[in-house]
Amino acid sequence: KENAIAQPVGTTLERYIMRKQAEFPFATGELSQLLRDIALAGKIVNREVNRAGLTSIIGAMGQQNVQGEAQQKLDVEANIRFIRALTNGGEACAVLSEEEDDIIHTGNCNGKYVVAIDPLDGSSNIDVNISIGTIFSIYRRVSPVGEDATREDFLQGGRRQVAAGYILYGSSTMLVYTTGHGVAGFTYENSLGEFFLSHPSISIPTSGTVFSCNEGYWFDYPQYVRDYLMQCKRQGQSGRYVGSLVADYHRNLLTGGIYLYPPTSKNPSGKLRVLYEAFPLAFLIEQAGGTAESEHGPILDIVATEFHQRTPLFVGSSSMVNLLLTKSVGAVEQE
Ligand code: P6P
Repeated sequence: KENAIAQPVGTTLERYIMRKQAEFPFATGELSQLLRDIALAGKIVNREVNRAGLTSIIGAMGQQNVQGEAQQKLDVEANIRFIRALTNGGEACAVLSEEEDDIIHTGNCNGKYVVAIDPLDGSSNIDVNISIGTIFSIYRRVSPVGEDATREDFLQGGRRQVAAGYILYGSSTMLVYTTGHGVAGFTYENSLGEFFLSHPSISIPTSGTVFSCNEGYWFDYPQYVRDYLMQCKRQGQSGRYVGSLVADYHRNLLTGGIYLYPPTSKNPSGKLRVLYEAFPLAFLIEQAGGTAESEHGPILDIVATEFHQRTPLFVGSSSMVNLLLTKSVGAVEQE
C-alpha cells in the first residue's frame, strides 16, 4: 500500500489501472492489459449469467468435467470465454482452468504471464439463482519467453502470485483484485458496460460474528472444528453459508467472519482447489489484513505439486482463524 495514490470512488476500472501503472515507472503495461482482458471476459460471462434462466443453454450438459462433476453449461461457457479473452489479449502464454485437465497453451509464447482460473465456481447454484463467481490467480512465467509454458510456471507457490482476484455475479456484479498493493473493489454498471471503483481499499475487520461452513458435515468434522463452532454458537454468532465460495468469502471480507471448509470423509484433503481457489483468496485476504490457513500452516506456503490438488481452507478475520488454530494445536497436544 506504500506510495499508493488514493483514487476517487467512481473512477472507471480502465482509468484506475492506468493510474496504478503510472505509479510503477518500470511497468510495461502487460499486467495492466491482462487485467483488462479478465474484466472483459467477466462482462461477457456476467451477461450470460444474467440471461441463464432465459436461454436454452441452462441445465446440465450431461458432460462430465475433469473433476467428474456434472457440468452445467454456464461453466463450460465461462471457461470458453475466459480462455478466448486471454488468448486474444496476448499477455497470457497459458491458462490452467478447473474445467480442463491440463494446461491450455494460448499460442502467445511471448506472453509473460500465466493464469490459473476457476471460470465459474459454485455452478451448481446457477439453476437456483444463487450468486456465483470467477476466481483467478496470475503468475509471471519462469519458463523462457518464446517457448510453451511449463508445469513449473503454475507450481511456483502461492507467494509468487503477482495478482489475484474474483468476479462475483451477485445482486450486483463486482470485480475485486490485488496486485500486492492492497485490495480494490469495482462494481459493474450494466447500462454503461463499465466497472466503477466502489471500494478503493478493502480491509477485513480483525474479528467478526459470522461463521460460514456446511454444518451437514458436523459429525465428519475434526473435533477441534466442532469445539470452535460450539464456541461461536455460545457467543451468539451467526451461521451464514450460501454454498457459493465467492459469495460467502466476499460477505465475510466486507463485514468480518470466517469461512471453513475442513477435511471430511468425502474430501479428506478438503474440497477446495489450491491453485485457483485457495491461493488467490489467500493472497487477497492477506492483502486485506486477514488470515488464510489450512491445517498445516498458511495457505500461501503450500507447496503445490498437482494442478488440481485440494486443501482444507480456513479464511477470514485474523482473530477468528487464529482462535480456531489454537484449538487445533490443543487437539494435537491432546493426541
Ligand atoms: P458443499 C461449490 O461447489 C464450492 O466449490 C464452493 O463454491 C462452495 O463453498 C463449496 O463448494 C460448497 O461445498 O460441500 O458445502 O456443498
